[in-house]
Amino acid sequence: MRITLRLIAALLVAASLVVAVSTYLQVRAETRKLTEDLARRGSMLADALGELAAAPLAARDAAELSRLVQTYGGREGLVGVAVFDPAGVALAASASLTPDLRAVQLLAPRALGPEGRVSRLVRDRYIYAVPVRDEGTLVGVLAVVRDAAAIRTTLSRMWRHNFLRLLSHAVLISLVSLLIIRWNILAPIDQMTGWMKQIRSGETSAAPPVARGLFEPLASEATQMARSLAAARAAAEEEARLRQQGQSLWTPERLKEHVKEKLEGRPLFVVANREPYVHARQGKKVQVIVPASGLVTGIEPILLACGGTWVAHGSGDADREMADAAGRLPVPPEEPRYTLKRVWLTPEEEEGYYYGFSNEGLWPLCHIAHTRPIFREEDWRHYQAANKKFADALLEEMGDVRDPVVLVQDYHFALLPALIKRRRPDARVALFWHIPWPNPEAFGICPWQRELLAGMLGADLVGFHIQFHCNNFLETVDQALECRIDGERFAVQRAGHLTLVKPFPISIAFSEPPVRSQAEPSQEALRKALGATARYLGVGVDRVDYTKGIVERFRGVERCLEKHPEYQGQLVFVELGAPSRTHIKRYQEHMNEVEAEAARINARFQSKDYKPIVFLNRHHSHAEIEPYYKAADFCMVTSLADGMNLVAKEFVSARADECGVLILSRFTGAARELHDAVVVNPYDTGQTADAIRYALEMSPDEQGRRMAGMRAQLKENNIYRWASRLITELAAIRL
Ligand code: ADQ
Repeated sequence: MRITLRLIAALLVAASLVVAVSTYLQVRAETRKLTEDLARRGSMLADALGELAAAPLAARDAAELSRLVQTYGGREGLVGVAVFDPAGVALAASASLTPDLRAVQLLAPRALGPEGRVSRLVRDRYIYAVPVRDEGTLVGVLAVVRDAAAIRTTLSRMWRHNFLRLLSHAVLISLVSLLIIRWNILAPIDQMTGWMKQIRSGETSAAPPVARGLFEPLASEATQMARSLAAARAAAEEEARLRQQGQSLWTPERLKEHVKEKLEGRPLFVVANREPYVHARQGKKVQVIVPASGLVTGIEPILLACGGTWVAHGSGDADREMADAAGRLPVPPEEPRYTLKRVWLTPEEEEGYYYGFSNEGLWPLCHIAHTRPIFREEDWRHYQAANKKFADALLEEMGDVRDPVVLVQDYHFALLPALIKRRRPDARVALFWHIPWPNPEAFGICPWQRELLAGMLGADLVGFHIQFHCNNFLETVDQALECRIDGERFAVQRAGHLTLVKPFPISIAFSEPPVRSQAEPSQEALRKALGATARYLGVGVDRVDYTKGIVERFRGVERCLEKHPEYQGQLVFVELGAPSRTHIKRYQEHMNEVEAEAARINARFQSKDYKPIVFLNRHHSHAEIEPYYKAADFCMVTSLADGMNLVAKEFVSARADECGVLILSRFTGAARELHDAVVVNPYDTGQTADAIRYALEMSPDEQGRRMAGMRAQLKENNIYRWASRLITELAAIRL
C-alpha cells in the first residue's frame, strides 16, 4: 500500500507542477494581451482628448477644462480624466477620480519629461498620460484612467479554472493508477505469492497463475524454477527411496556423480548427426522441435545429467538465427544444461553424406530388409568430407581440454574416430553403432568397407546393442583387414592400437513412479477423437521407414480380422508414423505403400463409423504419444531389422498399470531383453495375426505378469546404466 501512496503522491506533484507552470505562462501571456489592449485604447482616447484640451489649456480656461473632464470622464470603461498644467498642478479632474487622483498626480508629470507619453497599471487602474501641445508649445498633460479590474478578474478566473482542472485530473489519474496497480500489479503479486507458498510446501506443481502482461517473463522464470525444484525434490525422494529399499538403480544424479568421478570432472563430447533440438520456422514464429529419433531419446538424458557439448548438423531452417556466430547455443532452451554446437552443411554435402552414403548406402546395408544399398562415388567423397568437417568442429570445441572423452554416434561417422585420434591421441574415443551390423558377406558388398572399418577402429571402444552384432563386426574386420582378433577380450589389435568391441543395449529413462503429466485423455476419449467406436485399441509408433515393418503390421491386422471376424468393428489399430528421410525416393515410395496398404485394408472392413487402421502420418511430441501408449490394449513393433527399438521400451515404461501387451519382432535388439513380449516374425503374417488375437484375449493376470517382468528389467537396465557402463568401460581403457 505504501508504494501505491508514494506513486500517487508522485503523480500528484508532477501533475501540479505541470499545471502550475503552464498556468503561469498562460496568465503572463493573457496579462500582456489585456494590458496592450488597454494601452491601445488609452492612447487613442488620450490623443483625442488631448487635442480637445489643447486650446482651453493654453488659455487656462478652467471652466472649459472642467466641462471637458466631466463630459468625457463618465464614458464606459473610463474611471475619469484629469488635466495638469506644465508644472504638474491638477487643473481639472473627473469627480470619480478622486480616490485615484494621487496616483495619477504622481505619474502624469512624467509625461512632461523626455519619456513623453507614459502609462502604468496601478492596482485596478490603468493610467495613460500624454503631453498636450498647442501649436507646438507644451501647455500641460492629459491623463485618462481606465478601469482595469477586468484583468484581475480574468486572471484569477484563469487560476481558479486551472486549479479545478488540476484537481479533477489528479483525482482521475490517481483513481486510474490505483485500479491499474490493483489489477495489474497487486493482484498478480498476491496470486504469485500464494502460488509460491504452495510450491514451497509441495501442494501444487501447476504453472503459476500469472502468465500474461507485465509479469510474463517473471512467471516464465518462476515456472522454470518450480520445475527445477520439483525435479530436484523428485530426484532426492527417489534417491532416498532407493537407499531405503537397498536398491542400486541408476538415476540421473547417480550417473552425474559417477561420470564426474570417472572423467575426473572433464567435460563430455558427443558427436551425432541428429541434433536434439531443431529450430524450425512456422510462419513468423520459430518453433523448437525434438526430432523423432531413438538416438536423441537415448543420448539426451546423459548430457542432461552430465553436461558437455553435443556436436550435430544444424538442420533446421531457423537454426542459424538461434545460434551464435560459432554455431553454439545452450540447451534445453527452457533450462540449459549443456552446449549444442551446430555444424553447417551445404545442400550438396547433406545430399551426398547424409541422404546418399549414410541412408541410401549404409542404412540398407546394415539392415537386411531387402532394400538394395546404393553406393555412389560422389556420395562417398561427401561422406569423407563431412566426417572431416565434423572432426574439425569437434577438435575446435575440445580446444585445450586435456584427455577429452568423446562419444561418437552412429553410422554417419565411421571415419571420425581415426580422424580424431590422429590429431588428438590423448582423446578417449568410443563409437556407438545404433543399427545392426550384418554378416561379413553382406557388409562386404560395400566398395569402401576397408576404409570404413579402419576409420571405426580408430576408436578405443566400439559399441553395438547386442553381442550378435559385435560378433558380426569382429568377423567382418577379421575377413577384411590385416589385424589380430582377441577372442577372449572381444578386441581388435591393429597397427599398435587396441579397440574393444562390446555390447551396450541402449534403453530409456525409465521412471517409477511414472512422471505425472497433465490430464491425459482416456482410452475412451482417444477412440472418440479418432472417430472409432471399437472396443480394442492397438498402437504402433515409428519413423516411417521400410525397416520398421509397418506394411507387415497392417497385414497382420488384416489377417487377424479375416481369421477372426468377431473383431471386425471391434479393433482399431492406430499408427503414429513420423515422416522420415522424405527426400529419398525409396522413403517416398514406402510412404505411398504404407498409405495404400492402410487404404486397401480399410476399404475391405470399414463401415459408416469404423475403419480398422488409422494412419496419423506426422511427427508427434512425446507428450502426444504417451496417451496412446497408456490407452492401447497392445503395442506392435514389427521391425524387419532394428538395432534395439526404443518404442518397445517406451510402451512398457508407460504401462505403470501393468496392463497391455507388447508384440515384438524377433529381429529387434529389444527382443533379446524383453522376454515377456509376444515375439513374432513379421514376415509371417499368420503368426502376427495370431499374436494380435492372443494379445486381445490375454487374461489380465498374464498381462500383469508379463508387463511386471518387462518393467523390472527396464527399471534395472535404464539409459543411465547404459551410459555409466559405456563411460566406465571407456575410462578404464589404458591409452
Ligand atoms: P530409430 O530407428 O529412430 O533409432 P527407435 O529406437 O524406435 O528407432 O526410436 C524412435 C524414437 O522416435 C522413439 O523415441 C519414438 O518415441 C520416436 N518416434 C517414433 N515415432 C514417432 C512419431 N510418429 N512422432 C514422434 N516421435 C516418434 C535408432 C535405431 C534403433 C535404436 C535407436 C537408439 O534404429 O534400433 O533403438 O537408434 O539406439
